[in-house]
Amino acid sequence: TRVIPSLPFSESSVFAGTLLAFEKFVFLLFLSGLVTLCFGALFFLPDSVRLKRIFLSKNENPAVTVGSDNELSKKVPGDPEHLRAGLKGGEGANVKAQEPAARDERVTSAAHNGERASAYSYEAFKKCLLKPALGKNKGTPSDSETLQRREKVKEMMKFAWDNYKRYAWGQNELRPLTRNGHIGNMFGGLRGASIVDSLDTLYIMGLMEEYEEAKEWVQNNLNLISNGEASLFEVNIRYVGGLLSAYYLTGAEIFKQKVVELGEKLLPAFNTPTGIPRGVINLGSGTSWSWGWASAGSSILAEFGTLHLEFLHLSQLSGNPLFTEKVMNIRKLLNKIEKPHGLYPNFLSPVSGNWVQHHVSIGGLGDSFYEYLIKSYLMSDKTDQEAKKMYYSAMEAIETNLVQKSPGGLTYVAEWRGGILDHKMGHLACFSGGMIGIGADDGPTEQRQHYLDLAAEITHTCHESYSPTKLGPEAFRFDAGAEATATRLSDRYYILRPEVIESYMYMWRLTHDPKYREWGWEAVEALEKHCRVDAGFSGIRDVYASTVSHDNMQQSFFLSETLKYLYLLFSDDDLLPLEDWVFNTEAHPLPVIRKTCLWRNFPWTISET
Ligand code: DMJ
Repeated sequence: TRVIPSLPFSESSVFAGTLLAFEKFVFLLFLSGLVTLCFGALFFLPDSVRLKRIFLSKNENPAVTVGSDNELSKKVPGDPEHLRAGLKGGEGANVKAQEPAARDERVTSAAHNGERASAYSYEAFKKCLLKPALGKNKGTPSDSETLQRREKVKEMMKFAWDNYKRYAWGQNELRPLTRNGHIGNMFGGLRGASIVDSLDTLYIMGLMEEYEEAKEWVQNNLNLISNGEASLFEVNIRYVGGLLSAYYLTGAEIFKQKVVELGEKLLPAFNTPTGIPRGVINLGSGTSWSWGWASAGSSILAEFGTLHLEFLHLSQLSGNPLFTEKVMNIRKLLNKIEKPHGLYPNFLSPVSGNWVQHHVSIGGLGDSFYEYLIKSYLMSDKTDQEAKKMYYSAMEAIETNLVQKSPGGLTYVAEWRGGILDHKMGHLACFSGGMIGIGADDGPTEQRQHYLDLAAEITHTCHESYSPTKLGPEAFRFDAGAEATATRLSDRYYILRPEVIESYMYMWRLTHDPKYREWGWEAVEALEKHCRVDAGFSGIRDVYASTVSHDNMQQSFFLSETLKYLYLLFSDDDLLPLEDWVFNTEAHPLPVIRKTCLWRNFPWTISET
């Protein structure tokens, strides 16, 4: 008991007050010490403790140091090794939910941008190219007929562009019959798909005024703050691919800035238990889900398997290895999972990491996955041995199980449904002529000529399907007497797709057989005759009908792919030489990454064996 001396009232109360204030001060001092101590202790808790994750959430996805090959897979959280290990042999049903915070990835990535943006030099990149991108003379062919044909293709591009500009500017695609724009639901509220898809085509063709308009639109109007539901695949191949190419061809910083910003918005799609992204993502909230039509909430092989090229370049430009890490994780899972007869089915569960259905196709749902394997190898300056191995093993399985000869002698690639063959080929599958062609040279020595022959045979079959209008149906069959013809009314449409022409372009470059240029010209004439309308180009509903019926849609890939491949077909080979450039699946050229040159010891080398 404390004795308080007797003092006058006022003095004693002042004294008592002082004493209380002093006690309060000591108490507060003690309290703040305690809080500091507890907070400090959080750092010593294991990462898995929830409390730590709540208070120190920014450290959940710490920046990863680029430089050491294996550092990446060890350090990036949100994709822990134990989740991958659980997927061995496709028996990973028991994996735990992965929950990296999407926002944290963006924060980490932004930090990387700041840190590393200065480390990237466009000038240094250009020195890594073996040849000038546009060739000695912009690929101008020396013979006058080819030149005239090329000029025609350029005129078609200008016509398609001018009409888009006039009637649909800023919207995604042109409806040439009704002369208005189309937004669609694939791009999650993003606009200007035809503009972004056309940037490189305009530039390559020397349509500079139009290119400048397009660039200005990207600068002032391409708004990435959108809250819509987007197809991860479509946004990646058209917007990410289009902006990347535009940047690499022109060096305009705006494209780099936009593409990195957009790439970061796609990262949350990978927040699944396996790291296999879902097909649809809300670009605002980062929420993702599977297509309603995909069986049992599965992800589609051709969608999650068609990110590799663009994501490696996103890492190059941003300095953020997360992009590479995400696609390497997909690669790792696909490499390890058991494959029926060596084949890759089209549907995979992003939760269990198991195949959902045994439908295999080199056309729709599967196609560009195979394309990205061989192109990953080529884009890595032929160092990505894992991609190479996966591609040639897949090719072997495809040849053993799917490649067929029709009674009329046409080579085709059938579809496979749990062991039963469906003797049909989609227009989409016709890209495989070109793919097998560009892969021929790096296959086993004794197979090289065989692959080149196979590529030529498939391209020939696809050309056969282009009849009688000289435009091809969406799907054609080889049963019940059919020889590369559509037997169902619903398969007879042509929506300005590029795949057959794409194969002509590659086969021309590889063989210089003049028939490919002739076939390309046939297609130009047919496009002019059947698809050109007063205000643009339109798809048609029935390639066999004598009276044409238009579908009123000028697809953005017509400008990005069909016309670009035609232009390249009638150009010299030094316009975008294949030693330096790899085309993404939307025909956007991406440069080969020479690791000795572009970027120090970049982490895809983790796949080298
Ligand atoms: C394009 O968007 C791409 O080529 C994609 O790989 C498949 N579909 C269209 C063209 O047909």
